[in-house]
Amino acid sequence: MTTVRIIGAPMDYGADRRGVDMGPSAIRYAELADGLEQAGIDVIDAGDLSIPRAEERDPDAETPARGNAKFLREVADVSDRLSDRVAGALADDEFPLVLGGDHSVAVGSMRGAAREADLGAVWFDAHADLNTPETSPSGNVHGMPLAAVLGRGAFDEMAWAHAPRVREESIAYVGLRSIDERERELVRESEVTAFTMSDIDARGVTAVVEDALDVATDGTDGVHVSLDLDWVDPKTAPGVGTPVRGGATYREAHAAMEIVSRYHERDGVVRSMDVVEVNPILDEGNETATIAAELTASAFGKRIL
Ligand code: 4U7
Ligand code: MN
Ligand code: MN
Ligand code: MN
Repeated sequence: MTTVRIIGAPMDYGADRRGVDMGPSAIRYAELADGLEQAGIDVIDAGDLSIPRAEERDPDAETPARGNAKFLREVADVSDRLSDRVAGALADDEFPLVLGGDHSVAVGSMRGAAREADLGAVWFDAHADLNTPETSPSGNVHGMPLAAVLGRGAFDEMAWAHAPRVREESIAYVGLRSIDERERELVRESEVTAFTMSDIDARGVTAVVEDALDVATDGTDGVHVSLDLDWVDPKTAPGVGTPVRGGATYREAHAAMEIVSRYHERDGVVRSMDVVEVNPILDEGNETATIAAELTASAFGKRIL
């Protein structure tokens, strides 16, 4: 039986809009643990990392040698501590489920999960999150976590960022629809497999997610699933900082998570997961946190019948 260890990472250093630090509370309040238990999962809630408020910190305290990235020192500290927590859960044979927080938490999740394993990843997101400090138009690290773990650009020399056991060819995007101009070149030139919303339109979400999981499992020891709630259409999931219209429908999102759970049940390949970018301040009636909790339960095998 799977035991899930919930690790909250109430961090908003990587995003422009305050509020995403309340994500872990909102997702718990939306009965995440109940949903998982209904899927037959044992749940241990390890609480939240303690993370100082952004207002108490100086965003430019440590800027990288090249380019533009805000709160880098704080993101690095969370990455170090979170990666220890994630690796600790795996060492105890528990499944680390990280609740964000902005998407820069994925750096810590992936580093932790890649400590003892070659790690693939499926990245459910409207965005590619492959900016480097050199290419980022915003300086927000939540647009950079994949570049960080891949050690691209200025991240190359940052030990808290680079995860050498994560290879580009083992990463697949699902649902892309908003990429920056310079980032587009990075995606095109990389070995990362990109499934856009157009691929979902053309082939259906089931086939696309199966292909993405095939990419991420091929030649790896396990897969990290990163679920950015802005992957879902903002009419369904409005509580996110960077909404982009034309996202996955409610049903498509559930179907995708059910494929994830089938791979997991069949081969035990899913190793870690994060659920990020839920912003309760921008939400309507905790709807986005509720969908986040439901999708997570589906990813762990909760079914209608
Ligand atoms: B998220 C953006 F410029 N690309 O880099 C950037 F459009 O984790 C947005 O996917 C990044 O929500 C969105 O700032 C990050 C922007
Ligand atoms: Mn993202
Ligand atoms: Mn996004
Ligand atoms: Mn590398």
